[in-house]
Amino acid sequence: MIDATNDPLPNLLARDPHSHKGTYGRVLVVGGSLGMAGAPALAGMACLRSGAGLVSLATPRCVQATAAGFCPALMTHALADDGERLVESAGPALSGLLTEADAAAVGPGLGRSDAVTTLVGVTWSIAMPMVVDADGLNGLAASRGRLTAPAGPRVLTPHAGEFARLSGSPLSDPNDDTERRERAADLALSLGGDETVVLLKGARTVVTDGERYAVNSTGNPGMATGGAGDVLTGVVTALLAQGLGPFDAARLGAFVHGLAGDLAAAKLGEIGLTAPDLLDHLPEAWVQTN
Ligand code: NPW
Ligand code: AMP
Ligand code: MG
Repeated sequence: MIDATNDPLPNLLARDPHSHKGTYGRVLVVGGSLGMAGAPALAGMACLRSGAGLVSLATPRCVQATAAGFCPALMTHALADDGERLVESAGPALSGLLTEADAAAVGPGLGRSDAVTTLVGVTWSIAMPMVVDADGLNGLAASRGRLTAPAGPRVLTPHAGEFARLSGSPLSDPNDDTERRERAADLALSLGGDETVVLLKGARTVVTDGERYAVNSTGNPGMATGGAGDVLTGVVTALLAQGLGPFDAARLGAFVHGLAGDLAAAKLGEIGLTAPDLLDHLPEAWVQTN
């Protein structure tokens, strides 16, 4: 495998004075369930803090108002609340919403059920660029062995627990860089598709498409806090929406997300750091990076 760790990070293009919000990509975040309204909202707010032009959440009706209430710049679309109708709403309606977007995130806070597995399967066969995280990964894991190659570019962002479910076996040493990159590369290759990238999270996040890998240098244990991964999902999705390929989006996203965590920890310390603090420090992380 080619070690791309020290390759220069891609840049986002300087903003054209005549540009408008459509220039910077439309994102759809598919997530949320009763008790987990915050996860899609964190992802959506991270998209906005990472330059995406327009961000919508597709979330069950029972949490729509709650998720929308976290940020007035987010738009929301209702999915059905219960299993059977969730699957119905995952059909033409969700496909329609997805085709209007430039990139999507699938999974934050969706919960685990047969209906979610079906919904995730519907999105897997849509060609647009997507990040699959959290219960999106659990949905894929539930279909393991029956999955066809994804229809378009994908960044999968498992933590070690999600990785074990998706690949079928746990890492024998979750801190061993060699094992992490080899297992992540095997997973990327085994899923198939032309542009499938695995971003295996942790203290030294690794990004790989099976042929190249890069190890991320930013981040700190203050980020071991609920919702930090949902923020990463939003950052990477915003980069896909702005036209980066999945390997570049994952590398740059991991770097900036970790830098936001380091900037937050420098001010607040690691103990009291929360996921919203990552959102607050993303703008400064972007100023320092781009
Ligand atoms: P342990 O604890 O070490 O024994 P899950 P989740 C294991 C949503 N959220 N990092 C771990 O084992 C997400 O979006 C909603 C982490 C445990 O068995 C998801 O939809 C929030 N875990 C949903 O919650 C804020 C590791 O994996 C299991 C690990 C569930 O996501 C919070 C935990 O993974 C949250 O983001 C590692 N390095 N290594 C909201 N505000 O709405 C091993 N594990 O069961 O997938 O739970 O990550 O919390
Ligand atoms: P999740 O478990 O999905 O909420 O994701 C947690 C996020 O925080 C990932 O981006 C991890 O890489 C990051 N993170 C968690 N713990 C650490 C750590 N000890 N050092 C660096 N980053 C971490
Ligand atoms: Mg997570």
